[in-house]
This record gives sequence, structure tokens and C-alpha cells, in this order.
Amino acid sequence: MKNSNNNLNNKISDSADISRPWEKDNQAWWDWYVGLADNDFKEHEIINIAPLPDIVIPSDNEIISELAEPYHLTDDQINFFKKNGFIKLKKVFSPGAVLKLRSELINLLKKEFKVDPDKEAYDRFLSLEMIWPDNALLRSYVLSPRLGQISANLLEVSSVRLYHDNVLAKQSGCGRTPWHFDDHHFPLDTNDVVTAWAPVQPTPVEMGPLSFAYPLDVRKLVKDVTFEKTGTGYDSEVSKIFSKNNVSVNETPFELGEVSFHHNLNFHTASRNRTNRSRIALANTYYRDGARVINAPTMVSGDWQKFMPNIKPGEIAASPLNPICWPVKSKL
Ligand SMILES: O=C(O)CCC(=O)C(=O)O
Repeated sequence: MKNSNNNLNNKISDSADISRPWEKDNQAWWDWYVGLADNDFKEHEIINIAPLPDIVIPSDNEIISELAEPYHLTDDQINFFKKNGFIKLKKVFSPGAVLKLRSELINLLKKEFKVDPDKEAYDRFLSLEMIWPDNALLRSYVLSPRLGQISANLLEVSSVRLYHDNVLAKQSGCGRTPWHFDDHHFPLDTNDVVTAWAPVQPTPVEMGPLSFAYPLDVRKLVKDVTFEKTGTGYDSEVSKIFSKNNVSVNETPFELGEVSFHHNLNFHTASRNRTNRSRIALANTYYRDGARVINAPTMVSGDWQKFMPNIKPGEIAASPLNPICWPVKSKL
């Protein structure tokens, strides 16, 4: 059951009132959300990074078989996740599978935003969801039995469903992702929720990899910080408290094929992308089968009905767009 003490709305002033539902689309949500990050605009230099590795790209069928293979997790890894609320796992995807995913995602981004995210820098955070229903190859990544199995094993539950997929392209020069935890983003009545964040290029620290505060309990240090829907106050106050308390932050590069998994109570952030390449990631969120939608989703949940059509607050979150990803029930 839900166990979040991080009340985002404990003193209701107008700027802290997030009770209204989000009325725009999810791209507008991200444009708003990254605007809440406290950025140091003095650091603007952009560095050029090495070309992407030249790797043989596997066929669609090879990818589908690869992503259906289980990934062995040790007890130590499961315990690390339980204590810290995140884990980074290497070799979840082969390098070829990652680069194939990158070129598919770039095609989708070009179609949607009419820009080549690697060539035209707009300092923007681009996002796309629901890429899997109409694309069999992308479906094999999003509904991947491998990601589903890792998620179920880390959460120690028998069965997980997809909440949504999310292509997150932080363009060259785009600023920080504010400190946050995902519980209030996902209008689900459970804390058995995990996001697999899979960057689709080697991601050095200069590119702004997802970074995690740990252990999981550090969220208690900032439980009384009031979230505000305007300004950078929440982000800068969380930063200040974490730094005053010497909270450990894992901000490390991702190699090709490495994927992080974070719990919905883990506090995380990402730095500015200071490279000339877009930092693109596929972030899929999975939750325990049987969870319900909370009674009163807020604007922080964005356009959640897009991910669970026709499911009303209080109902079991199991629309046809939330298939069970583990255990495998049928062919993708
Ligand atoms: O990609 C980012 O910068 C943020 C992603 C994130 O916060 C998430 O997937 O939970």
C-alpha cells in the first residue's frame, strides 16, 4: 500500500495548489516541469563528444528474442534496490539493440517535432509517450519480458503491468531536471512502482544522466518542503537540504546497454546536457498488478487518462493499454 510521507501540498497557498487536473498535453507538462529546475546559467559551454560506436545492428527478430530472455538478479542486487530505491544494471540490452532503438526513437521525434534532435538544438526537453501500440519493434522494448521480469523481481511482486512508456530527449544545452520523486506523478494507490530508464547512447556525466539520492529514506529529510507549481523553490530547497545533510547522490555515466531502475519514492534529478548530442532515454514505468487509481489525481499526474483510458479514480488500473509484462501471458 501507499506509504508516502512526502506531502507535496501541505500548506495550501495559490502557488502550492496542485489539486486541479492537468488540462494540456504531456509535452506541455514537461515544458512546465523542467521550468521548475534551478539552473546555473553561467555554465553554458557545450562539449563535442565522440561519434556513436559503429556496431552491427541486429534484425527485429533477434531483438525480440534478446528482450524475451531473462536477466539474472542476485539477492544482493535486490537488497540494494530495497535499501536505496534504485539500481543501475549493465548489459540489460546489447549495444546493437540500443542503437537500433535510438534510430527508431529519432525517427519518431523527427516526425512529431519536425526537428532532428541531434542536429538542431533548441535547449528543449522533448517527450513522447505511447509509442508501443502501433509499432511491433518498439513494443518488444516497452513490453519486454526482460524489463518486466527485472521490475517484478526488484519489487518482489509476482506480476507487473505497464503504466506508460516515455521517450525523454534532453536536447543539447537543455537544463536540469528538478529534484523529484515519482509517487505523485503516477496516480496509483501503490508504492510497488518502478521505472526502467534506458538511455540509448553512451551517456557521460556531461550529458546529464539520471542521478539518484540514496538511501531511499533520504526522502524523509525533505518531506516538509512544499511543492510549488511555479518557480524553482522546491528544487532549490531539496538541493539545499540534501547538500546540508551530505546526502549521497549517484551521478555516474551509463554505458551502452546499461539501464537504471528507480522506485517511485526515490528522489532523483538530472543535470544539464552539456554535450552536442541529445540525451535520449526510453523510460518505462511498471506497477504491481491489482493496483488502483487514486481517488484524486492532481496536475502533477499530467494527462494520465491517456495511459489508462476509461479507468476512473478508485478503479483497478488495468485498461487494455496496461498489459501484464511479467509473467509473460501471450506473444507480443
Ligand atoms: O530523463 C529525465 O531527465 C527525467 C526522467 C525521470 O525523472 C523519470 O523517468 O522518472
